[in-house]
Amino acid sequence: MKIEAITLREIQMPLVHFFETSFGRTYSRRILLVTVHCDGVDGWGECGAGEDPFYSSEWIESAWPTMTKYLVPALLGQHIESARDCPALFANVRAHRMAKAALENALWDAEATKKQEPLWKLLGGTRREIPCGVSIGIQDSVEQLLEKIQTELAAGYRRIKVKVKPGWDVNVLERVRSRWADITLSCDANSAYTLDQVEHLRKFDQFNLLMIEQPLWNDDIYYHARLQKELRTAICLDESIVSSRTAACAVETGACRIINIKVGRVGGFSEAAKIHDLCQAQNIPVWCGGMLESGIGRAHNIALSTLENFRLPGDVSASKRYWKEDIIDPEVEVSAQGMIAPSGQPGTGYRVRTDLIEKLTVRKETLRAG
Ligand code: OSB
Ligand code: MG
Repeated sequence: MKIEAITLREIQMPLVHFFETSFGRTYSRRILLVTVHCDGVDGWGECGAGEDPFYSSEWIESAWPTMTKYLVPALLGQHIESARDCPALFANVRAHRMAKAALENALWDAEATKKQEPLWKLLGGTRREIPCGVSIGIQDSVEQLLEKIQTELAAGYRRIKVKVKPGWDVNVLERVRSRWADITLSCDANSAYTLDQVEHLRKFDQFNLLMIEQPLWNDDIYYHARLQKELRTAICLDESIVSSRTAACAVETGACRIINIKVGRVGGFSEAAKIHDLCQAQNIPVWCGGMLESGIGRAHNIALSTLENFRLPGDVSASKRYWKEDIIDPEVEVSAQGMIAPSGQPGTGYRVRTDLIEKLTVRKETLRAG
């Protein structure tokens, strides 16, 4: 494939409902989309970077110039066999994984379309159905949270994850468990606790949680290993796992028993697949995380989730939970059994609605080879 041109654009999309984590509330997304133009085919990618550098040090305003100054010039004019060759071209740029992932994943998308093969097959996926869970943010009241959980259970979702932080945790989990004794329930702290709160965190053990996600610092493995020894509940790492090396380290030290893979956080499909393989070999289940993606990122998460060791329900859910109108056609839908069936069509199997994207675009820049 010859990489002839690359377009970056920012689109703005208001969320149907605000999303609150321990680091803040989001009402509307600013999403950086990339399009790679190769051999007459367009491949699309979505950058996971947020509006602010809170979940990750990357944000939309760091990703854009990192792409235009370094990553896009490293790709333009190159002839590559496969999207697999992309990470090597970015090797001299340290970190900036979400920026890299958007471009690499767009190349995978282009390659799948060019080969007239489903993206999930190209990635080595085998699953024909993906189990889905939901991530429910911090609400204004526990009653509101219970109502939301009720709605999602009725829609068929197979795992409920609630966001927690000090002051919105044990009290909330108690209310949820006393209403639903048997649902598959987990929680996500987004690094809201410290190791000296171990006695408090031990109280989570009484709720029979599938996991507690990222209780401690984003850049730490060692203290999670110390904490895991003190808890019965499985720790799942999200923010701390940024590469296959950090994943190997976390597994070897016993810092977690489950890993959440987000393709942006780890730098693209190639690295995500490496982490998947490593976890599979060590018998560590993985699941696909979400970043409030538009349909483009969502379709890529679905493709990734078809790999065999994605054994637990992911945070990959229906478009309508986030958007009044998504930028793909059809929108992502979830069955009454809480499953998504990946399409057998070439590429992602979803058509990108370029007309709608054009209307949502607030800035756009195209860079060309030569
Ligand atoms: O920690 O998984 C997280 C959203 C933004 C940033 C971090 C996280 C999340 C979610 C939402 O939990 C998952 C989704 O529904 O896309
Ligand atoms: Mg998380």
